[in-house]
Amino acid sequence: MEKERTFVMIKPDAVQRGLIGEIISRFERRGIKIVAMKMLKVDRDLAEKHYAVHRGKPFFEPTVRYITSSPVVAMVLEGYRVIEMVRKMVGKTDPQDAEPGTIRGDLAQFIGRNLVHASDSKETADFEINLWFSKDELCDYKRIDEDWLTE
Ligand code: FUP
Repeated sequence: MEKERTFVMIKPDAVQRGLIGEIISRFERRGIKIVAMKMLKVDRDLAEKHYAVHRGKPFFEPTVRYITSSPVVAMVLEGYRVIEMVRKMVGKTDPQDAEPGTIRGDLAQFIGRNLVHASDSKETADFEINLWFSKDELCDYKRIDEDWLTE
């Protein structure tokens, strides 16, 4: 089994609503390892690069304004098949369609305030990790529960 890394951003509404701990603890309790984490105020340049695939769409500007409006928490998570696992835990993009039990399905209501971002593929994860973090911000370490999470 090959380990993967994925990029997750706790968006401004989650920070403002006091949900940083709630969201991080869901990943931690699942046994997913945090290998990088920082709080930052996103500038327009970073926001536009992050959402570059959506440039020209009607929601591009509002989405850029949303994620530059207040600090976010950015992190890199590591684990087996972690990209798909985290996407499932986050839930569908529109919280109205997100299943109960997911972060968006439990805690959010509107697509433009959907609390969290997670990479949707290996290629996107590599691009986003590289965009948001430098190599020396990524920590290689072993968690004490790792041997108990796999067969
Ligand atoms: P996701 O991969 O779930 O983050 O979703 P997308 O990359 O499709 O969209 C990025 C962000 O744009 C969403 F989190 C919210 C916003 N968005 C809208 O506001 N309206 C849309 O129709 C689609 C996306």
